[in-house]
Amino acid sequence: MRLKIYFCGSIAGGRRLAATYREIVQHLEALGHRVLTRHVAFDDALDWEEQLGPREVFARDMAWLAESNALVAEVTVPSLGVGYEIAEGLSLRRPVLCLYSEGADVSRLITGNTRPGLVVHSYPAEAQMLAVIDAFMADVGAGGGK
Ligand code: 6IA
Repeated sequence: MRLKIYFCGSIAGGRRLAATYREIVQHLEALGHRVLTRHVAFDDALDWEEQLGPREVFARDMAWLAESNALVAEVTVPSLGVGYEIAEGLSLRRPVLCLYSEGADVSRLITGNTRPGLVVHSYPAEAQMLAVIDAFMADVGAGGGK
């Protein structure tokens, strides 16, 4: 089933892992899903985004969040916006996957979070990261996407 995925990755929090975000988005698209927020991974798209004001970015992102079937968040680089999106996604009862590179000092509000629908996983290398995404997407698909 083709699903709408809201991908979250750090923007103001720092672009150090932009290549990893691209890997995730391209993988989700290769699985046949639609990534509503692919601009988070592609810097050239962010240049275009600069034409939008903060209120427009917020309104559009919240509309996409509501439209999405599930969230995939790369949380290795701490980001206020990503934390906000995760909380909002859980409130809307969307399944949320939080991924981070093994050894990263991720907020305990994520690693210790027991809210239903949240899956938190570290990965030692990119190959394992993609396998975690595959397992999560298989679960989301089996649950009908919401
Ligand atoms: O606090 P952060 O900026 O790191 O939050 C990143 C998250 O918030 C991402 O997952 C995005 O979904 C969302 N977000 C934050 N800023 C933008 C944005 N800025 N455009 C779209 N989504 C955003 C416009 C471009 C900027 C370079 C001026």
